[in-house]
Amino acid sequence: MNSTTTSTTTAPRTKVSTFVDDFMAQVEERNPHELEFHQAVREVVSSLVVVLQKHPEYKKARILDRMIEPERVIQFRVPWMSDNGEVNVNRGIRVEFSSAIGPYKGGLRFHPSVNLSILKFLGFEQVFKNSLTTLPIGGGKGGSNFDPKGKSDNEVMRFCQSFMSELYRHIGPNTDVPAGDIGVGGREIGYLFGQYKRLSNEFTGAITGKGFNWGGSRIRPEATGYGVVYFAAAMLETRGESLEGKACLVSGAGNVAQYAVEKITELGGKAITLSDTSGCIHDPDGISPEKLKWVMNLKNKRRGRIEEYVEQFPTAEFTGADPTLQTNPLWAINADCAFPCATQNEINEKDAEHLLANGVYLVTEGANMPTTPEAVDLLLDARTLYGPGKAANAGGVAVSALEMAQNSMRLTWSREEVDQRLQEIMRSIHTACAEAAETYGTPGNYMNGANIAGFCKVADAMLDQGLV
Ligand code: NDP
Ligand code: 2IT
Repeated sequence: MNSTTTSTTTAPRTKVSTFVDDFMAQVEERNPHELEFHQAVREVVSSLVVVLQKHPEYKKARILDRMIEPERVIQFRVPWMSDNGEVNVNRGIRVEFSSAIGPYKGGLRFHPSVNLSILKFLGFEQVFKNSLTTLPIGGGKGGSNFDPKGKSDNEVMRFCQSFMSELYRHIGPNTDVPAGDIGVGGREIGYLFGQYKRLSNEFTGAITGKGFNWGGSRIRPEATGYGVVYFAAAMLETRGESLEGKACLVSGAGNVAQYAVEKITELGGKAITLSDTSGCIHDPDGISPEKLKWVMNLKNKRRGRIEEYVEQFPTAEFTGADPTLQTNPLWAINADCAFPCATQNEINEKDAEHLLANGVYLVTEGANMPTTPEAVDLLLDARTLYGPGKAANAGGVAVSALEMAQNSMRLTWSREEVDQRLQEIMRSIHTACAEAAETYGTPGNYMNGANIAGFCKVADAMLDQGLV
């Protein structure tokens, strides 16, 4: 390291952290108690300090201050009736964050933990992610504190119909295009779309993730998981490596985890774990395509718990979730690669220590913000190949945008065509992140690269469109 580099990294550091701290103090004051949102904003702002120093025009137009304020937040009551005649009331929210480069686009999450902070963090990250996809989509997110777990299909349908009875007036193929996320899969999208169509009297691509026979795209169910693994493969390639023979830890057992496992296996790797809220399974023999098929039936049809895996495949071990533990035992298993695909903040500092101590040198995020800031610092300091969610899991929303394109043309593309496009998009996201990281002085730091590359496109569009 030469002396110039040393002096430029030491001198502005205090200035940099003062800028970030001052900025964050305002964000925290204006958005009290929104811890997840603060976390997501702090990460982005920290990456952008160098960009703002180079581009006074962004500062003058107060682009960052404008970007952290959603364009619109809609909150509504969702009353619905249980099978036994009981009345229930949930809260529905849609955060329309940014329409700078296209209609608001992002999933709906149904989970009891859903609140404004979580949906704002997800909507904020979505803006950068969608910008990275190369496609014309703005950012948004929505959902409800409704828990689909343990509900009958009829209850889920009544809830979805009630939710859409309000949401339909705010969305549309050129306005805001929701899709799935945690707790919102093919079943929920079907009920939501049915009610949207009934109320709007239009069959349009106002929702993505639709069934293939009624406007859905090939590969959309697979896209997030496949994309995550394509991104990991691109990162490994920079070190002359591939997934061949790599032992991989995967958390979650839902949509993203399932197709990440499928693609890891296809590319010669061995996925050895899965998890859900009941705990995690470790299968040292690997989760083969036959075992994965069984898991898909368990989680998507029977809606059972992952612990049943060990009854079916006795060479595997199950460890029950223990909320009193400070760490997740899944991240303490020997492996080469880790793919968190469950939820936010599922890898903390201790987990990161375990990952590093047990040989993991690639962490690629299928989930949104699954790694705490302290854990990310540890991974980056150890020169781990760290692929942040907003880049690595962008394949899902990218294929959603391809679904919108197919709907507009009233055409459907083949599996091969969509997969080809997905691979090209993931490769281009990888290149954009790597190049931005390099240009702004932190080569190999995909987190900075994703934040910077995602930001610049949106910021330039905002400058072009004036003060709106
Ligand atoms: P699913 O609902 O299909 O699956 C989520 C899985 O994670 C389930 O196995 C669930 O367990 C587990 N899980 C959820 N919350 C927790 C928790 N608090 N503790 C432990 N396990 C938990 O969701 P997806 O697979 O669609 O989403 C997973 C992640 O990927 C989320 O962060 C989502 O935002 C992100 N993502 C999803 C995309 C998509 O296209 N679906 C696109 C990009 C990112 P259980 O079965 O017990 O509920
Ligand atoms: O977090 C995400 O990118 C998603 N849940 C997918 C969003 C979409 O519009 O397909």
